[in-house]
Amino acid sequence: MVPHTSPPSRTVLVLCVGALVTFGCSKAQKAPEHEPGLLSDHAARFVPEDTSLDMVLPSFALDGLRRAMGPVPEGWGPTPTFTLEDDTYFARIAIEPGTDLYGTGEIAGPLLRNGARTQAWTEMPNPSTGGPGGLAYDDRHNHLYQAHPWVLAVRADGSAFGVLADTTRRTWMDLTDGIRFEAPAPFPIVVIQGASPEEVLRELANLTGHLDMPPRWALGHHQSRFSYPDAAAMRAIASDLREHEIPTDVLWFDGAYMDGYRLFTFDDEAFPNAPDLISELHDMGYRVVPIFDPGVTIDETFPLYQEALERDMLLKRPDGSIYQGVVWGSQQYAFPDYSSRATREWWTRRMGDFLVSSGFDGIWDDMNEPVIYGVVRWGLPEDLPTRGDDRYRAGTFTEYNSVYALQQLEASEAAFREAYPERRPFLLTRANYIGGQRHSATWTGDNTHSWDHLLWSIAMIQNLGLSGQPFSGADIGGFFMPAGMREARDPELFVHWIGIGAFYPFCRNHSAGLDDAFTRQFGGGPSQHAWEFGPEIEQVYRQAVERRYRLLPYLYTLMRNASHEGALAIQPVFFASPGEARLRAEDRAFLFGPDLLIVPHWPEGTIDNTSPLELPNGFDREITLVGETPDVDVALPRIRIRNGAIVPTGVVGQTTAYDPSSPLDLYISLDENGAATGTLYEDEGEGHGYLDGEYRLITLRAETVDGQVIVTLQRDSGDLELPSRVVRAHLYRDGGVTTVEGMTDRVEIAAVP
Ligand code: MIG
Repeated sequence: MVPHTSPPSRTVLVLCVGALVTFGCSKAQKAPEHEPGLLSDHAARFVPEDTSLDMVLPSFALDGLRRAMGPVPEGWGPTPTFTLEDDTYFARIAIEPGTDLYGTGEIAGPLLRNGARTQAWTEMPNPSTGGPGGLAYDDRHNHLYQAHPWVLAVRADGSAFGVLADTTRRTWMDLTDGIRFEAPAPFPIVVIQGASPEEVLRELANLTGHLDMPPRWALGHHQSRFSYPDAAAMRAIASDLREHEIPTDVLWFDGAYMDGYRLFTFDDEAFPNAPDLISELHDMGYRVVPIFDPGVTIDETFPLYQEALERDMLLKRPDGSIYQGVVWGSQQYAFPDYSSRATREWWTRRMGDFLVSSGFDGIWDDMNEPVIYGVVRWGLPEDLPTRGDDRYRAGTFTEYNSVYALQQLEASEAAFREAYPERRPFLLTRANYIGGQRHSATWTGDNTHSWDHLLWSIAMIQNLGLSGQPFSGADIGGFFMPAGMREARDPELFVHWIGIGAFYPFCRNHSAGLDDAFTRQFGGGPSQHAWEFGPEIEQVYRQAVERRYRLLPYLYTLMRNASHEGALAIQPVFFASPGEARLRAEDRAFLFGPDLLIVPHWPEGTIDNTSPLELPNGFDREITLVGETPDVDVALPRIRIRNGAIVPTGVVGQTTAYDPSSPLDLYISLDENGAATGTLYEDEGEGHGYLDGEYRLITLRAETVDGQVIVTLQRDSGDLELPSRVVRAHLYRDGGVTTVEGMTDRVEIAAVP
């Protein structure tokens, strides 16, 4: 079935000792970074023969130096063929008929990527990157803000392998005939294989790094706007959300808070005493996250610029002059050279100081592809020299462009950890590189208020997850307004968007306003707060968000699995049955974790709905969570529970603050044996104690004994005891739902006739 050999590690060691002499020394000498061979039971590195990789940078994708353990056994699995044609380096991997391709990072369009030709290269979408013009991207853009040179292949039988082109160079991923990578310099290939896509993702996380467990508040509903212009507007939105009882944990400060878009400053007129405002918002139960751009305003009187200049931290042109580009308005900016450790340490210190002095709770690193507003070029010139450091040698921007954000994020995460050593970092970034989940969550940038974008958001989040990044979201409601439709949002689209967006791992309502010349030019639009659309829409929006808060214990458990094993919160429906060909291209519905099937309603004429919707079998019962009526309020997707699953849920509050002694509600659907199982992970929701055992991992079980259903909760690991609490079992049967209350670790449901 699975053409997959995983020799026990002892064999590998023996092989390794025997082979060490020849392996690595035969052919060209390879730096340990690029040594071909097995990296683990599931992964192998291949390098082109007869090509020196001496000048190739060590891997940025892999988390640290990964030495080969021994040669790749004959017949191990998919093997690339390397060729060189006209200065382009190719690696090809053939696929068997019936193999479906996914991953390739962030790209708009369908989930299934067979036939696509896209690039791994970070550059803000713009008229030169394949789209229709303007800044709004669509499915014609061959790359967006992030670079994941990675393809996940799922064979007809559901077994899987993934292929990583381990290079930062501009890499084409051509899926028109098998898998083909093309880059302007030689590169190693890492192949990962497994019995299922999940197994490949687990190994991808082992090799490229794990997402840190986010603070619980980061999983709440976020409210943002480009921009709430001043302190009064921030206070207004803060109280409106509470007044209208839209559960919300986080408010975002976009560019307006800064003094003329200068890093680490406040506009003292619009935001006087900003730290007081921030602590006021804290008192209302909000966390507050501000935006940062990498560009440093060129102004001899700006201390940050002076310092960066004096310490030689800024990117220069080959002639030695400071590189300058326009970012905001007509202002010129210079760009830190994050390839140098000294620059990263400087950034860490300055950003860390700002966090401490302001009281901000997170970091939003925007515009870090990086971007300058140009006419033809929107990225920095590829010949800019980069300094490098003890690990990554000096080079040019053509090698460092796609990891500019990654290195900035490394420094930003360090800033967070220095500012708040006792807290879990929360960062959001627009640009990133494969492996970047080890520093930051992401979102899909400047999308558009359109049904296409709502549909694509599902596949984009899934393909990011299938490329190793499980923590992402899309701007709920759409950032830009489509041309010709600037004046009014479509309420139906808006409310469908939160219906679906409530299931994004990162759930933020964000959009561009008309108040700024830039967005006016490119498509800003009216605001989009639920209550602006009348009481009916407001109520549906509220229920959509309440569903998320109700599901928080389950979502938190999903994110723990994401952090441990690269598991996805939003999964393609084919994950339920990976060997079933009919499910492989379906992206109009999705799984929320393994146990809930989310089926949105797509109104007539909104998307191409001509093919029949393909849903996995075995999700026989529909549940409701907060008294919602998806029959009537069709913007709320239907939620179906897997037969044999137990889904833990909690009490809905206005924030994600969690009291483990409050009632736990278990949604249960029995399988044909009258049994069901589930998992619940709980910890403090903040801080690092969970790394030292301060958590509990609970197995939930339901069994039918003499017609009686017994539900038990058992702590399997972690030092935290089961709290004493009311546990309610909601048992869904074909005839309806039975709710029975128990305590702490047991609920007994008497036989139902
Ligand atoms: O377009 O900071 O994608 O979310 O609101 C200008 C302003 C720069 C781009 C981000 C968007 C953000 C906006 N930024």
